[in-house]
Amino acid sequence: MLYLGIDASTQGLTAVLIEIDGDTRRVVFNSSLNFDRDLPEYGTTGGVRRGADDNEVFASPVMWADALDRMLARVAQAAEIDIDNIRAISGSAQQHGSVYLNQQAQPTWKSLDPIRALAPQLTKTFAREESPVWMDASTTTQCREIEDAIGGADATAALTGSPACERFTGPQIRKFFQQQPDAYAQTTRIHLVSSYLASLLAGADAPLDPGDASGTNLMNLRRNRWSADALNATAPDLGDRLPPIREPWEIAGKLSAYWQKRYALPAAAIVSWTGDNPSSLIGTGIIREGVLAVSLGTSDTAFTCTTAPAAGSSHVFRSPSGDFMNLICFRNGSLARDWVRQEYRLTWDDVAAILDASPGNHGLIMLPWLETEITPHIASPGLRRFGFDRHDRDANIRGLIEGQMMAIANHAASVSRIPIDRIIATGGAAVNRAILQVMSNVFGVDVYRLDVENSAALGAALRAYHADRLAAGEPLSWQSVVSGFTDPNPGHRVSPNPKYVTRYAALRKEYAFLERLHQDREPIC
Ligand code: XUL
Repeated sequence: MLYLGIDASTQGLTAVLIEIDGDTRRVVFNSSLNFDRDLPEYGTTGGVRRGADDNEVFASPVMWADALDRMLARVAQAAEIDIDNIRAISGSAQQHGSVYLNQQAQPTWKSLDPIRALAPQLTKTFAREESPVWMDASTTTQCREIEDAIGGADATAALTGSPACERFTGPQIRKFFQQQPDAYAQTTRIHLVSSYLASLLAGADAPLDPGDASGTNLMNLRRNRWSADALNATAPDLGDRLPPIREPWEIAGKLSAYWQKRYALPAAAIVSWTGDNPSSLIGTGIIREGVLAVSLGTSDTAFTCTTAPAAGSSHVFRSPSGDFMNLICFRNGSLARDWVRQEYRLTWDDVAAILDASPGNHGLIMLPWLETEITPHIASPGLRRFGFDRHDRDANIRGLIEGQMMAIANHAASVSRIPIDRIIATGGAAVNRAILQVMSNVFGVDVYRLDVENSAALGAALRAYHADRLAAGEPLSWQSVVSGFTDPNPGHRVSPNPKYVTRYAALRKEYAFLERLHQDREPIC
């Protein structure tokens, strides 16, 4: 049997198809589209567009639909796949982004013409043309208003899993309601990117899963339901505009007639989509405490799975297994790494050689905030160098990447209730062994890389498998779902060098001191 997982990330869309038959458990198809390169007509840079104010960051929901259409064409045309065997499809998407639909959306989804491409048929279905995405940092005012109405940052975090955060959906909705009340009135449904794409596949309104709903500042984390207090603090009649929250293994429907006719695909089950981070938890096989996943992508994230929320975590989400996911997010991830590489006209091999040459950067530290930062909260962007300047190429390369790893290590203590005994590294930059060596030395534990690069898409395929077996009356443990796909490859293990672990232990303290000195007096989001 075949299970399809799709991940709509900030910079592109990936599909992973897995085959599970007896002892056979393998990835049979893996393909990615890049928005800037493959869909240039949408004019994105890094998959997004900037608003008038640099803190406003958007993408077009039509572009995501277009990418989905093109990817299903690739799946249907892949010679190596017997598409009739696809039993279920699930997916994940960048978290927090929101799609504003009008009353034409649902009737349009039901009556799409299979001869025609998807994107042009959707243009009249939106109450707002642009979707704000997680990189948008323009809603500080709305965050404070929401927190004041709920009873403060701590009360908001206790209720929804996070303090009010600029990129979260609730503050974004409040800003839209305040600035464009007429368009808000025309909005009949607000989907997250995940539930929007699931709806397009099912041809009907799909529910939200608790994992992605916990990235909205609107869900009661303990009850997995919309919180009336949070809804009231955000915008009027918001409850009517949001999809229901259902179990993560909910079957939202069947692949609609549009896709069946357009690409001769079977009537596969559409399993609820989730956020990319919750999906990665399954795709990295993290179903026990003590393991830390570090995803090195557009954003860097570090996360754990626990049976109760970790007390110090700045974000607690629901995990697709029904447990809790504790997460910290760093906005300055791959874009900052790539910027510094290009600034000095280097290849990734050059970067690796510079990192290997002098771990610890001779004690020189950089606070790597090329853009505004989420952890810690930094509103004014700019690299902060201590003891060197921008002309020292090697110190800049090491300073930025070592700084990122020290920040992740220092803040990771907040997401785990027990000491971390191993790290699973994932995301595009995890293929760079020198970066993983820095990570291992900074943390002082083994770092494993998985064979599959896109853990969110793999997690989606595995969740499709889990939900399909459950619906067939043959429930599986999560261990047996992930087994064979997420076992760490010993050939990809990177171990710490004790000499450098001691060096970084001292540097990490200094880094934490400098960070405290330079961070904003705002809550950490
Ligand atoms: C997590 C976050 C990012 C996006 C990236 O809170 O904002 O990791 O999910 O896709």
